[in-house]
Amino acid sequence: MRINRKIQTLDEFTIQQMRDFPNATGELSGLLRDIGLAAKRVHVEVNKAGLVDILGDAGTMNVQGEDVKKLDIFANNQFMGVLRHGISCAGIGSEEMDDIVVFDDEVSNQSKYVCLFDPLDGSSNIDVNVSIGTIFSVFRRVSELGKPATKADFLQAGIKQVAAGYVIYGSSTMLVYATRRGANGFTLDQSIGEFTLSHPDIKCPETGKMYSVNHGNFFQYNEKVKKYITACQKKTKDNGGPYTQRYIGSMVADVHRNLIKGGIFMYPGTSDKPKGKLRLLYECNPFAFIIEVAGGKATDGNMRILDIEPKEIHERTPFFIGSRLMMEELEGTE
Ligand code: P6P
Repeated sequence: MRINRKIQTLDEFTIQQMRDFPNATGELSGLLRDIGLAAKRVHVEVNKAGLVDILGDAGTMNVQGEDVKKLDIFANNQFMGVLRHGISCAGIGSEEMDDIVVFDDEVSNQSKYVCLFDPLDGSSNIDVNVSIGTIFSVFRRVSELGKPATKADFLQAGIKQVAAGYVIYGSSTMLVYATRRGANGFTLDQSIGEFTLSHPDIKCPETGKMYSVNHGNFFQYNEKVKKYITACQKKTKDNGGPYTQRYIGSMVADVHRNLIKGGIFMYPGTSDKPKGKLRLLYECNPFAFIIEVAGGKATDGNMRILDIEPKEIHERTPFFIGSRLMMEELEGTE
């Protein structure tokens, strides 16, 4: 029996998905509900960041060598806390932690999944009230159940993800996640404190008119990227344009907009940083999984992001993601 109520909460949706698979154990559904709970707690703090002394640096540096804002730590602890005390996750990797955290208790060691997080991406925007986000990636363990999770559980190619998603803390707070069955968006209804299905079966438009890139690095990009950006600037109504350049400086916001409206987001390598800035495991892989489920594409400029075999938790990759036809025009740029 399917729920035909107009408003379907995240919990109801994940339970419905489980009912459609009678032999499902419910662990993945439970994990997604745990993430939803942590996201609601982070939402509360993000939405009052300007009101209490939670702004500003926590005085520590994360593994990226960046000043860590207090909200980063809060968000990291929220997601780690719900997953450690749930029944579905054996350990996590996070932008905010040097190495993986293996929960290594009797229940967690029986759990089928591990998660990777960027708990608060774009946190440099907190102080200026720009949308920020959480990004997550879920893998089925490759290590033996009953024993602690291992590094190999986390260093899997992105194509092996069983689910991936993000939370955007913006004009509204929205959780989007994808499994192989589809990508769905849930907007937080604060009157009932629940994420409710607002964007069922998201499909990325096969083309668009927006391109997102940091023009400040233009002369550090390779010739192919510079040619493509220049081509975007030259689009007219006669060849699919004119294009608009939109770059928020918060990847979750930029990629979310392009997912819904069509467009392309680029964080290329530069002469200073050939691998670019973005992290493969907990920034690029999740979005690449979501965009492919929604009909778009994601590459590192040469190969499919989801085919990259990771070597270490915090490795970086150049990142190009968006509408299929725009990505194919980029790929075809000589
Ligand atoms: P730049 C935020 O710090 C972030 O990791 C992404 O969310 C964002 O797209 C990118 O960095 C912006 O980086 O170098 O263009 O300011």
